[in-house]
Amino acid sequence: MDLELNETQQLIADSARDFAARVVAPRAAELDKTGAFPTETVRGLAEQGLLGVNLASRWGGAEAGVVSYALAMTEIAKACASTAVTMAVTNMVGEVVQAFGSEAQREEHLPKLTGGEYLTGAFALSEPGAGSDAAALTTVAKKADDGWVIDGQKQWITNGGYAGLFVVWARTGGPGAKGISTFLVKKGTPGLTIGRPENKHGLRGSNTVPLTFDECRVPQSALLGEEGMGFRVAMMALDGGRIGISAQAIGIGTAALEAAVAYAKDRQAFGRPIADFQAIQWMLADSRTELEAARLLCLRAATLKERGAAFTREASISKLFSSEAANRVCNRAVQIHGGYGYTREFPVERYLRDVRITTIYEGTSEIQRMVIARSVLS
Ligand code: COS
Repeated sequence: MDLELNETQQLIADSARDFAARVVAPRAAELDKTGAFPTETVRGLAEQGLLGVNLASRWGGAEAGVVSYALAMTEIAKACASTAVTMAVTNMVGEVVQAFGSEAQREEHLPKLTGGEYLTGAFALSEPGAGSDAAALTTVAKKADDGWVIDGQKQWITNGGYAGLFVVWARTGGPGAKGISTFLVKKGTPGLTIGRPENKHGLRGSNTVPLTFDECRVPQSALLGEEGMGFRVAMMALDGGRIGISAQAIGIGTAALEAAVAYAKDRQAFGRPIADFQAIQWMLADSRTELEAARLLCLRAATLKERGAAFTREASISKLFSSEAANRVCNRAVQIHGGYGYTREFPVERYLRDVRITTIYEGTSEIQRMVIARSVLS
């Protein structure tokens, strides 16, 4: 792995950092407070090429690779974790269509995803009764004369209320992983109802909804990839998505560490800045070390994906370590702030709420350990 960024990666990281500072960060506290969706910011992300960082330029993507994507994700998450997850899922949907879609599907959907016409994409795999055990999903798609009819419920669908395109997994065959297929469903398709947004602990500026499919008819051309290969499509997409969440966690953790450093230098106790005390210094040192390790794991997984090498295990290792480390880092940042860190006056309180989900979504820490353990034992 090359530890030096190339010109493209540096350019993407710099422009994402600049956009994050100018546009994303100033709105973060307000989004958290009001739960508003960052529509204008998402349009800005599209203009910056950040809704399709790893997509080909002929589809409107930045064609900048997976490492660039991870770097950009970290920069946006450092400014606003809610905006970052909105961006992450849209990139993930674009990559699924690019990797598994027909030429016609790519042509129809990718420019609208990268250009912001769809605003966002949504990834509809989880269900009320099937999260970690994704192969147990019960939404069905039945063949009809002119296409498919989808019935069922989806849960925890990020961007669902603002997505122009949904990637939907449904059962088209028998039980288990082999009976699942993937469909592309456009917003406004009759039979698709968007539920009420969840009232979440963190990421309050992101949109998370349940979906109901009630005799939702889609044409034959909505089938993505071959019938029955849906579970593999989901797993491969999640492998990539886990690199994104790892990068997001690193961004939130970095913001928390920077806030803790600034506070520790400023806050006086016992006649001197608390940064003079070893107890505080060791917390800062541990946080810096863990974030640095997380960054290297994340860039390693991204590099493997970019080269076309196997990266399932490395993505899980990166996601597991980064998300758990970032939770520790945010916790320490609150501790360093003392009582002030527990109030909404200081951003570390938001970082701690926002970072919490990173050990849960796109595969819990327990699922990552399962993937890693299987690989260790194989
Ligand atoms: N890439 C490609 N194919 C994969 C894969 C991957 N990363 N992981 C599994 N598969 C394939 C397997 O090779 C197998 O195919 P064959 O039957 O042809 O050999 C098939 O998929 C079934 O795999 P497996 O038996 O491992 O499935 P399990 O039901 O045991 O599930 C885990 C495996 C736990 C890894 C999976 O269910 C998972 O990742 N769950 C978490 C889901 C998640 O992250 N949800 C978050 C919400 S989505 S936003």
